[in-house]
Amino acid sequence: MNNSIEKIVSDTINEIPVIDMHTHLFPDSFSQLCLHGIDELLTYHYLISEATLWADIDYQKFLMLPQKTQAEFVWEELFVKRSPISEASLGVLTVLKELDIPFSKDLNDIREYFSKINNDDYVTYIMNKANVSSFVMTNNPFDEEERKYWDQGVFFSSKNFIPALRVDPLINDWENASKTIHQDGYSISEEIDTSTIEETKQFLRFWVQKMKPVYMAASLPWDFPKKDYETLLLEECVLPVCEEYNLPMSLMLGTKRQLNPDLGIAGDGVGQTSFAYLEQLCMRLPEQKFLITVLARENQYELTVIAQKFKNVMLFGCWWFLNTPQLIEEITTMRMDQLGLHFIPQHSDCRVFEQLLYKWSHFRQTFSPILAQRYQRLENQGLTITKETIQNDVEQLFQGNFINFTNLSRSEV
Ligand code: HDL
Ligand code: ZN
Repeated sequence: MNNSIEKIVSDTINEIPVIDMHTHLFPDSFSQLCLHGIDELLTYHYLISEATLWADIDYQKFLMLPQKTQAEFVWEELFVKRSPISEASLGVLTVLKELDIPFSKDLNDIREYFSKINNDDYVTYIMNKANVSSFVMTNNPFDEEERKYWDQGVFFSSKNFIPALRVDPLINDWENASKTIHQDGYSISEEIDTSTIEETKQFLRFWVQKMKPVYMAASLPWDFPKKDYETLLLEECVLPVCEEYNLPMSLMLGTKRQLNPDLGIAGDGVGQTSFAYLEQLCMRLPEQKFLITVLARENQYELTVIAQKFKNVMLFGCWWFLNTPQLIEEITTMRMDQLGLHFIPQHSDCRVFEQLLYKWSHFRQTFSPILAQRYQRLENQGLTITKETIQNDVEQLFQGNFINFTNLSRSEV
């Protein structure tokens, strides 16, 4: 391959900031919810499920241990006793390297370095270092912890921290969600009749006006829809409010929640999704925009073809278990072959701030040769490839596709 192309692509991919369009991060104004530091990194649920494979420890007892003890367990099992070769454990090493923290088998040495990081705007420092211009949050009005911040009127710059209204519980757990909506003063009943539908829409309108989300989102299980009322809630409550506020709907399909309940948040698995319902939804609602990602590797090809057939669909990311070099390469190649540049290649799903440093550097490293090879093929066919050509394309993938699909004005990011 022409080295100059490879170098130009790699430089461009590193230079162009990305809009991270799905994360679980919060600005520091959400204090307790803004997670950072080595103990948060080591107790990331990906590492918890990996580390607990090595010890005959009762899961529930482990999850009741103090976070520091859990972090020490993870450190011993994955970084001291053996080589940290998984994507998530390698990611911790990348974070240390990016922060110039030398590796030491003694976790307290590393804790010491983190305690000395003196940066009055650490969040901005990390975002700049990861070259992430802005990120979309996951804002859940059914989460008691998070609601406290909204009720107090939390301030943050929506230019860098973009809200997204997450409505999973409304669709997946109506029994409890309806209790929250009722407690908020909306007169709804267990039966989803016309009045309950209208009151639920009022509840959603309240949170749209409060959060000003860029999209509404729901993570739906692999076998969705199981019950009729789930599609009723999606189509009679959620999507009409999306339409009123011209909001895209992000559907994240394929989770198998609590496959191993003993592992808590680390216990979720994956299941293959049937696209029958989604396909007819996209066909029936051509004006409704859908951001879609699916969790099963086996579903990626069908999703890619769906995204080619419906202009109201924008597929995004190599989600969760798919966020590995091997699967990013397979999935992204498939998408470029079928969709050209019309997709959003990645989101980080970060929960801890410093993860931005590894999730985006690992992705950029994996993505760069894949993209460079495309330009090599174009050059072989006689096309002239310039730095501007590549910049334009990468900006489309890293920012433009999301901005245009969500009507997010460029001034906001
Ligand atoms: O439902 C989701 O948004 C998922 O991303 C889950 O939060 C999952 O636990 C996760 O963190 N994946 O990366
Ligand atoms: Zn997520």
